[in-house]
Amino acid sequence: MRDKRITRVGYTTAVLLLMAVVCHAAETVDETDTWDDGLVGDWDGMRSDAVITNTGNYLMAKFEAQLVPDYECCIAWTPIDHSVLVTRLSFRFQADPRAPSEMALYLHSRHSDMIWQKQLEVPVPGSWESYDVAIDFSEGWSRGPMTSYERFQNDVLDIDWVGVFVVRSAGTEEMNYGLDDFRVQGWRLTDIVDPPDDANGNGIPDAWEDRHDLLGTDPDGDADEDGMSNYAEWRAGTDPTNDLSRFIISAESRMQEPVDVGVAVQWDSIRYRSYSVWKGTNLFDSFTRHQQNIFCTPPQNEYLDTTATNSGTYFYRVTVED
Ligand SMILES: [Ca+2]
Ligand SMILES: [Ca+2]
Ligand SMILES: [Ca+2]
Ligand SMILES: [Ca+2]
Repeated sequence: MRDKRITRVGYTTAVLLLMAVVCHAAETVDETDTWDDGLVGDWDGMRSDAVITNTGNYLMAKFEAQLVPDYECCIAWTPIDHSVLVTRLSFRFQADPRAPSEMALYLHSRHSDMIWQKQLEVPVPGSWESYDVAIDFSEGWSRGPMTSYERFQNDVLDIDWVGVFVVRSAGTEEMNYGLDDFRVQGWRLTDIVDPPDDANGNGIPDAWEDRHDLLGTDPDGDADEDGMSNYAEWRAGTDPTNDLSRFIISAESRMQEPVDVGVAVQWDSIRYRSYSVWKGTNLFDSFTRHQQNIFCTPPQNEYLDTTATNSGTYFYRVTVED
């Protein structure tokens, strides 16, 4: 487990902090994957239509021949150690027999749980092309509409994986994309400490606020006016900027003919949450907790109330537990 992180003191001081961290770094990092040992190492394919293998000389993402000229994707990725501050990535890439239709370098930030991408020029088919990209905002790194210098500075302090994203050419023949000499340069940090998850003290993790462009939001506010507060949307895992995304439960009586087995209560769930189901016989009297410690099974949970087998009317509430 990693228990240390770089202190973040807010956007305006991020650059100064970065400099300070570099000054106190104990050693440089300069590691290259050559794949000359026949092993894939800690590289893997993510959201991948390709098979990742080692040819004995380089890493290959192989897309099988297909019947229709469809586009397919692969992110060949590798984890980055938490103590490493990455400053530069370089590699060689070959496409055979055709150039990919799109290629990019990806960085994933543990801080915001977001991906930054740097679009790359696709190589001339057949030849090994060299790429060398600084982890520097001026290189054109993008987080879509949420791109900003300040976000970049904060996010790159805590990169947990990097990857090469490729979209295969839309031909029907087999496509092979090779990666070699993937070099990570940076600093291994020694004096890193836990950052506050909630530096602005509003009770909501800042990374979640950042992801939804609501940094420093009023927890009692309702940014999308859907009736759920921003705090409640964080608790439930719904989107605080989309009024169609709300915490909604549904219930239906469940039959296994001819037996009435109860009422199934369903709701959208997210990771790391547990839930309680409350039950009442009308909407006006208090509900009693019927079941607790229901662990999440994302994206949806279902709880079967096997005591609701008679013809009564029941009302249910579901709450997110602390
Ligand atoms: Ca090699
Ligand atoms: Ca906060
Ligand atoms: Ca809302
Ligand atoms: Ca919402």
